[in-house]
Amino acid sequence: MKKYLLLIWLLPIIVTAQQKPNIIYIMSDDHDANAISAYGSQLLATPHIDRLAKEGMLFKQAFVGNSICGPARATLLTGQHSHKNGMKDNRTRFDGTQITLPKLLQQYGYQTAIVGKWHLHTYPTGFDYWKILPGQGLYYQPRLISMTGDTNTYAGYATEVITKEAIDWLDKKRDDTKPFLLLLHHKAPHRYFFPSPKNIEAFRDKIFPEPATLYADTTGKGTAWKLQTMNILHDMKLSSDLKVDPAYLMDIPWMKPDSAEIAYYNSIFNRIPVTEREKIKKIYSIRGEILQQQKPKGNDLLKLKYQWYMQDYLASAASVDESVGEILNYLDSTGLANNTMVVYTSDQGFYLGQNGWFDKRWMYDVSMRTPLIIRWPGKIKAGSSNHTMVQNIDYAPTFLDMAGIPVPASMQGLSLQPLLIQQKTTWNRKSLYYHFYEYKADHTVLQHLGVRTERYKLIYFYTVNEWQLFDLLKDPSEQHNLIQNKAYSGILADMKKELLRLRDQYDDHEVAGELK
Ligand code: SGN
Ligand code: CA
Repeated sequence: MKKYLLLIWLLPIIVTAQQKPNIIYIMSDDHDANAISAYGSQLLATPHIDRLAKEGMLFKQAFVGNSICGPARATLLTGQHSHKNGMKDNRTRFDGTQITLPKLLQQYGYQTAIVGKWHLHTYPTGFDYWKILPGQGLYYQPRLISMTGDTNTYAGYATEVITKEAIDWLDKKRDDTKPFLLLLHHKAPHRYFFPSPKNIEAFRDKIFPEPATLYADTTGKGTAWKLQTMNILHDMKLSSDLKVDPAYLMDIPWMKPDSAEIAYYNSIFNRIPVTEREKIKKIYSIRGEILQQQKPKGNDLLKLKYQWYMQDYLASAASVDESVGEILNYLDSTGLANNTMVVYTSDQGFYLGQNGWFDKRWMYDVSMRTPLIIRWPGKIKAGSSNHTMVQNIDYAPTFLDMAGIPVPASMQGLSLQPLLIQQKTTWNRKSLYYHFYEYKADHTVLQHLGVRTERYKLIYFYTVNEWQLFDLLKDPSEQHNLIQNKAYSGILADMKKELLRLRDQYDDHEVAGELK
């Protein structure tokens, strides 16, 4: 017994003796893999994120367990699915008394910091340093809350401000005798997708390829699809999302913004310093002129909205890529690069026009999948990629494991270490669990849960008792629900069994329709 106690007491010291990597975890908000050239994007060149992939490992099948902001962040901290850490939707307050990744790293001698988006409604715990955006944060002249609880306004553009603050911590504020964890969390390219003055012009004349299902008729595809309000044509706003001056729209009845949208438009533009504001308004005036001239409807309007959406979203994402470049340069110039594991990811995937949609939430691959690239020179093979299904519950166990720290049993994920270091391509997990809760909220996506294997996906919208089954090999864009297809009845039975097994394994016993 005494020996055992001594071991527990000595464990942190023994582990400390090993070389521990610094960890910089860069997470953007709503940056889909289809907008990263390392993932083969036709939409955006991201040279700096691509550099990470060239020097590290790119995961082709990284997924989240609940495709929405706050819950994804809580999963990163706890290594648990939402029902376990309590953060099921964006409205919940995260319980910061839980065991978390930064707290465990601290116990083993790490310094921990978070800069940027937090979105968990309580102040960070387990961090030696934090500076966070309140709520969703703002693109121009963002406010940041510091550890004293004071909120200050910072001149400039959010992505650049957050990068500067992160580098300031790395350079001047941290204790350089300790290994560190830095979570650098961007707001961009989250809605309302406002680019930096630097990048607006470069994108405004580009024409982007349209996804095959942009004009798809989604009626007749069930209750869940019928209820959603994430349609670019109907739900994306011309003034508040796409920056069309309301003055151009007041005499076009089907485009006329309401007073709330006008107020929103004014509030976002009023944050831009006057000198730049007029210039930016002028750049965007072309959109208003086109609408005035053409007075488009239906698909003609959708066509324009899609292009403008892409111009703004991609220009906002371009700044995130520049931020990654700055961090990599900083690591090079300080000699920190070799012993620093750098991760790039997003809190989830994002619809870029597929099914005519924007936003996320669904268990479909577009929003369930997220980019994930990890570099650790000399440890992770440069230019490698991995096709194994991994999930965001795995991140915390991975970072602990890579630092030689025991992973607590309460964490539900698996360490990616065998994939990263030994380059294994299979491991002890054949399926992923998913559960989305946030209803009724923006974009009106119904609660659902499900299971994904390499080949199939079963989804259950339990409040309306609606099931969907997809064959991902034959139908990767998940357009053909096979639930009534007799040829798949055996697969369906297996998938239902697997879903129940996962619910037991992850200890999710919340009432969900007819699922027991
Ligand atoms: C805001 C957005 C929504 C978005 C949610 C959640 N509306 O409410 O479009 O789905 O955030 O996003 S906006 O008009 O305020 O932009 S999340 O990334 O925080 O989960
Ligand atoms: Ca998000």
